[in-house]
Order: sequence, then C-alpha cells, then structure tokens
Amino acid sequence: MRQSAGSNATAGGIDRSARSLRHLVAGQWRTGDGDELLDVNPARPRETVAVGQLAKDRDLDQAVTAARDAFPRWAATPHHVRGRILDRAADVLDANAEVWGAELSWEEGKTRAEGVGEVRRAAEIFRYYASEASRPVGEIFASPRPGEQIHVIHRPVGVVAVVTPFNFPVAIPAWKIAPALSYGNTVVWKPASLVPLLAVRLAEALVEAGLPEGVLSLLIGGGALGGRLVEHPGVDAVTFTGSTSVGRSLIAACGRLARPVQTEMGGKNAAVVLADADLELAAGEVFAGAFRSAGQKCTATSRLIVAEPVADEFLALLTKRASALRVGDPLEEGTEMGPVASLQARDEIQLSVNAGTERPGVELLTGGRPYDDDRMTGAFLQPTVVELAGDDPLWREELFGPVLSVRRARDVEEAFALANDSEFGLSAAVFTDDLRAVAAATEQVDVGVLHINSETAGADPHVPFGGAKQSAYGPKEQGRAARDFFTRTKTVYVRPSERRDQ
Ligand code: UN1
Repeated sequence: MRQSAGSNATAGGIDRSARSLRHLVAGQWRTGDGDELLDVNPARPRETVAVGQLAKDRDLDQAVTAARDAFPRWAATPHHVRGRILDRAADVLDANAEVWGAELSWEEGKTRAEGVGEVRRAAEIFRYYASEASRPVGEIFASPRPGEQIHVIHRPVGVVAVVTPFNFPVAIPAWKIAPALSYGNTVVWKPASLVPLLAVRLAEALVEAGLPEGVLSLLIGGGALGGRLVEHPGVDAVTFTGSTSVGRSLIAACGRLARPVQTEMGGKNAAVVLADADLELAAGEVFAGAFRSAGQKCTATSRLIVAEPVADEFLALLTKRASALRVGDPLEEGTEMGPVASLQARDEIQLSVNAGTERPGVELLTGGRPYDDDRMTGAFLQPTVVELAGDDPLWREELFGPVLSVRRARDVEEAFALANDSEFGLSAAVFTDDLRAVAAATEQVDVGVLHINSETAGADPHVPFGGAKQSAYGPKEQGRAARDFFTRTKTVYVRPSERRDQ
C-alpha cells in the first residue's frame, strides 16, 4: 500500500472553509436549533467540512404537515410537469458535478472521480424518472362482462419518509426521491448525519429546479429523529437503505403501524472465480468490487471463492494489485482509495480484522495492519485480503470496509454452495466463459443482482435493484420496479350505463 496523504491543506483545489448546514422545511431554509453537528473530513478529521445544528421534533412535525398539505396539489400536477422539474434538477446536478463531487469526496472519503461520477449518476437517475411520464401509466384488462373494461391505474401513496445512508450521499437519495416525486408523492428526507452537506446540495438542486414548497423537506438529524420520522402519524410509507439492524427495527415499527416499508440492508457479496476464468479480467473486477469506495457499498465484494486449480495464481494477481493501491487523501490526484467514513468505522473494522487474524485458519495475505505514519491519521485502512480455511466470522459479518475474505472450492458445485452460504443475498459475480456454469449460476446463486464477468457492485437506473434473503425487504428499487413501492394500484371497473336518451 503506497501512502499519499500529505499535509497540503488545499489538496483537491476546493475551497476548504467550513460550510453551513441548513434544513429545508415547508419551502424555507432554516438553521435549526438542536445540538451542534460537526461534519468532518474523514481523511483529516481535524478539518471541518460543515457545521450546523440538528433538527428537532418541531421541525419534523412542520415538515410532515407541509408534505401532507402539498400532496394533493403535487399529485394532481400533470406527470409531465413533475417530470420537467426533475429534468431541471438533473441539469443543476450536472452543472455542479465537479464542485459537488469534490465536496462529496471531502465529506465522505471516496475518491474525487467517484464523487463526481456519483453526482452525474444522480442526474441520470433524475432524468430516467423525469421521462417516466412518457411511459404507460397502467393496464387495461378485458372484462368477462359485456361492455365493461377493467383499468388498473397507479396512484401515489402520499407522504414518503426517506432515510438514507452515508455511502452514496446523493445517488441513493436520488433513486428514492426521484421516483417518489415522479409518481406524485411528497417527501420528508433524513440523510445520514455523516454526509449532511451533500444532502443540502441535492435539496438545493431541487429547489433551484422549481420544486413547489413542502413537496420535499430535508431534516438533518441522528438516528432518533429518523426513528420518529418513520413512525410519524402523518407518514404513509417508508423507504430506507442502511444497516441490517436499523432496517429490521424500522420494519418492525412499520409492521406495527401496517405501513408500507422498503429496505435495502446488508450484503456479504461473493465473487466466484472458476477454473476457466480470464484471470486478469477477474482480478481487475474483484479488486474494484472489493476496494472501490473503500469497500463501503452494500454491493461490494467481500467474499471471494476461487477454484482450487487457479487459486494460487489468482491470489498472487490480486494481492499484487492490492499492495500497489495508492491509499490517501481522496482529493489528491492519483489516489485510488480514500479513508472509510469515520474513525469509529476504521477502528471497528480494524478490530474485526485483528481478532480474525488471531484465530486458527485465518491467514493474512495482504494489508490488515493499522497505518503507522503521521500522514495517515485519518480513517484509513489497508486494502486487506485474508484466506480462510473454513467457516469464520470474517466469512459472515458485513464489515463495510476494504476487507476481502477468500475460500477455495473444489468444483463449480462447491463454489456456488459457498456463494449461497450467507444470510445475505444482494449481489454476486461469477467469472467464467462456460455456458453451463453461467446457466447454473443463473439458476442457483440466490441473489437479487448477478454479474457474469463483472464486479458485484453497480446498478443502472432502468432495471430493478435489490437483494434476496436478509438483504432486502419489500419491493425492489430503480427502474419500473420502483413503481411497485411508490404507487398503489387502483382497479377501476368501467361499465357505461345502457341508457340511450342522454
Ligand atoms: C452500486 O453498487 O453502485 O448502499 C450501488 C449501497 C447500495 C447501492 C449500491 N444500496 O451500497
């Protein structure tokens, strides 16, 4: 691991003065009067990115009331007019992609290229949902009765609570907020308190695009505020991406309230490298899946299953890449991996790795050691690969960092059984050109997203995204699948009267 975090205070070329945080409630920006929130740069934790005060319950009540009041008018606004606002928001995101992308990198820790790419991806998501107005809005069925038609139409649900994680500060909010608004819902949004600045930027884009007052409110707060939002009597549905433990408690709360809920939670995604695979290609993809965004994606590759005949060769390729990775300040040119999102996350992941490497059957192949360098005092972790002789907590627990656990498989059958050996089932990757193995993977690997010869991460706006097993609950996200959650169907029986004298 080459290290590159220097002490250049202007690295990345963005203005490094601390920004002010604000909430958006009923169309007005306000500073809030809760506890102070200090938003810091995870690469240099003494550097403040933004500062502000948390929202309070009163702000929450006002935001929900504003969303309720705005709902009928927004739902009755022609879909094309709603779409034009989303399109304009996409333009604002694109116009600001370089600066907001750098801010994203500064605040969250992914590289600047990933930050800029994420802002552009959010724009693409807004464009997709802007054009939703031009697609069919329902279905017409034949009726068994003469003269009648049966229409199935989609109506917005109402006020949607949106609770989002730190790891994609604009893309995940975009793929929840864009469909919610496109289909005519109003939104109260609580982002992760680790990334409030990018939340403010996304809300600014929507305000600049002309979103009417109250249609979107943004509240910056901690987990307790998120819990109160989810259970608020004025909320009709809840969409959440984040940890499995929080997701399960939100599902339980929504179950008690009979409130629709959609959650995207943990992953422990496997890449399977079969004996016939293109090993160079597979090494590049597994490496990207494991270490881009410092492994902080629910779709990241955190388990590798490699066929015994090619295991030594493949692991040599992979560890060579990992040990050459440039870790450092994500705003600096040439950095390939930044820090994880906080010192606390760094310490927790490091502890799990330390504990693991003390157990028999766990062999450290590369990385795994804390940095002992005063330029690397931020939340940095070494890209780490461990080989496991058998089952181990490192095989099961989602660490949400740059740690890859490897096991060897005798044959295709054992490889897929190992891939399925997890409570999670978000994504998987299989590296092979063998058509039979591809067919078997498609049938047998129990995940929501399967990649053949590409990394486990990634999602396109027009196709369903979401996991199997304990990775998700409720309808899928993205593409047309999002309509299942953000609308309710109404089945309308249309039978003209038989009167003739009108
Ligand atoms: C991606 O793989 O590019 O929280 C997106 C997450 C997922 C999104 C992954 N919901 O990491």
